[in-house]
Amino acid sequence: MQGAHVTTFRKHGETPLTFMSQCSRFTSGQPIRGGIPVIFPWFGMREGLGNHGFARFKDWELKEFAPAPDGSVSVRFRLPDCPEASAFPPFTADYVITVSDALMLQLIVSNQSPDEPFTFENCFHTYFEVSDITAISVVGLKGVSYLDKVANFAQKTETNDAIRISSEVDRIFLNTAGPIEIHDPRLGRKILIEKQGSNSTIVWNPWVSRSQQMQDFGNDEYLRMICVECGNVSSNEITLQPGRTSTLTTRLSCLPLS
Ligand code: TA6
Repeated sequence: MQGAHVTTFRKHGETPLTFMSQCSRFTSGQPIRGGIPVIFPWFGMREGLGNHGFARFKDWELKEFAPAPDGSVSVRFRLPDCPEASAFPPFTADYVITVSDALMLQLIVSNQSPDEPFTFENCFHTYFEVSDITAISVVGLKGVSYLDKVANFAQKTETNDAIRISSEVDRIFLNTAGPIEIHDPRLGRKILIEKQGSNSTIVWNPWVSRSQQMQDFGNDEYLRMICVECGNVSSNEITLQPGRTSTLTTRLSCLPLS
């Protein structure tokens, strides 16, 4: 229930799609280091309020459990009222997770205020498992502008067909709605990340020194993970008019790498 957190997703007999740190604390009120943290209602630091919103460590309510005839199963969670939410106009946030041979995630936010707009950021901060960070590539972001967090948020444009990682990477790609792939030749697979209702993609690997600074992350674990995150952040934040609803959807699957 904590954060309505998907801690792992794995197809029978295969390497998990998602990565979970051996050092994650699973402590009440603390974020979980791995799997799929739900980032809402803000992304990044907010003065006096901490990183990445409160949805990721609140206890969500389980509202529905629905097996379907095709063998898939859906669960629906709702973010309960909490003191942190009172700083925003009244809203509801539902999270629907559908498990089949793929994983589908939907974050559905409604502005319940009669007269006030609701502005927020959202993101599925997914940690993916990889064989070796130096051997993989991230495909689908060529030509997209990004804010480079490791260069003080300098605005840059991605020039590579395939992004290779050989140092700390923390990039907020903006105005990009397309799918992304993680190619992993050593595992012989590509992870496909499809999305709807998302204009931002974030790519993060902490590399050596940032890994050492995180108490809930192993010093060498950066070698086996990459975050590729779908959402709406920074200038892509969402403003919902009274009574309106927005849905962030992502579908995660994997295929053999041909
Ligand atoms: O999405 C990338 C990022 O914002 C990085 O800057 C990095 O610090 C990371 O998220 C993890 O944040 P956390 O609050 O979970 O330590």
